[in-house]
Amino acid sequence: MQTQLEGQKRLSFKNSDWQVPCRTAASLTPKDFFEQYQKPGIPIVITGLLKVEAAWNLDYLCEKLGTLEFPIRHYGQQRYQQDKRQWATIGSGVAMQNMTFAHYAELLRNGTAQAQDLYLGRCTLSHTPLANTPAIAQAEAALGLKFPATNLKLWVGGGGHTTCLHYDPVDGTLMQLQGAKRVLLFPPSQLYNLYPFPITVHLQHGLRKRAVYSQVYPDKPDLEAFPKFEQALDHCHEVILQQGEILFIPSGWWHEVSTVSSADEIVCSVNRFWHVLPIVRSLRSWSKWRAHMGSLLAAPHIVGDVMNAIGSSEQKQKIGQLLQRI
Ligand SMILES: O=C(O)CCC(=O)C(=O)O
Repeated sequence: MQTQLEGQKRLSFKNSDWQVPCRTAASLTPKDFFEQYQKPGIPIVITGLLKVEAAWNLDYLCEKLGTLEFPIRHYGQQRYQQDKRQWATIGSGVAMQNMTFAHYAELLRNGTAQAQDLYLGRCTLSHTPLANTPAIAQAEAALGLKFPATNLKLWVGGGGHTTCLHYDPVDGTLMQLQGAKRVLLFPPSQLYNLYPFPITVHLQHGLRKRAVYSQVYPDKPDLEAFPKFEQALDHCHEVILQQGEILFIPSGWWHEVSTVSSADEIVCSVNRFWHVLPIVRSLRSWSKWRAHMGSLLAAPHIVGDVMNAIGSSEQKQKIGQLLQRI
């Protein structure tokens, strides 16, 4: 199936004459990567670095992970028709259903996962046969990346899923292993033109809603409600991340990530989050501080959720889902 986005590589919106750089692995030393991208916090696409031995398609993933259980996010069909201000949950806060990978694969094969927008998002690969994939470790080492903030995370879905616009308080490397992803990027300077949920949202919703998410749909913005978004559009960059490519997403950079695939294909990526280096970039980042303040405000809710999980008959499952949310 020809997708609408095929043929478009990296285009910038409106007035910006800057494009997300794209470099081949052969032209990029770890020193270049640090000096030109990691240190100033500039995103980059790196090609020709991620050389996995097998295609990470459904058959391969079932062979490696089939019997293991994962919390699958249930977004539901109607979500993207609603005003985001009406949403009660976001990202890892959405309802999760635990199931084996083989079961999820079946739902992808028969189209149920696409119809109900069931997404395997940000699931740890620790203690799985894919935790130590040499090609991934080699790619990370070739960039000179050190001080991981998390272990390797897996993201699997059908076509048509969108992880809506948000930023992370840490750096991230998104590695595309099967199919393609469309990523919209906005720099940290656009924080308030993107109308993030206020940090006080955590007082009421804990970590189910987050101050690091935008209230705007970038592809169909309500400019009456969010007029300053028009200014942000001047700073929007689109990347189509193809299989085998790595996107470095610096802390504070907003990103909306959509799976691009034909009906019978899945889309699979792994990512890892990294502590922000140099530390001075981290200390100067207001986006990061406000994300942490939001998490602090969520503390009473988190304590309440932990108590409920401990008192529940499904203790193990509930605690697993809580950890997933964090
Ligand atoms: O791939 C996705 O759906 C989201 C990935 C993401 O948000 C990230 O890599 O930071």
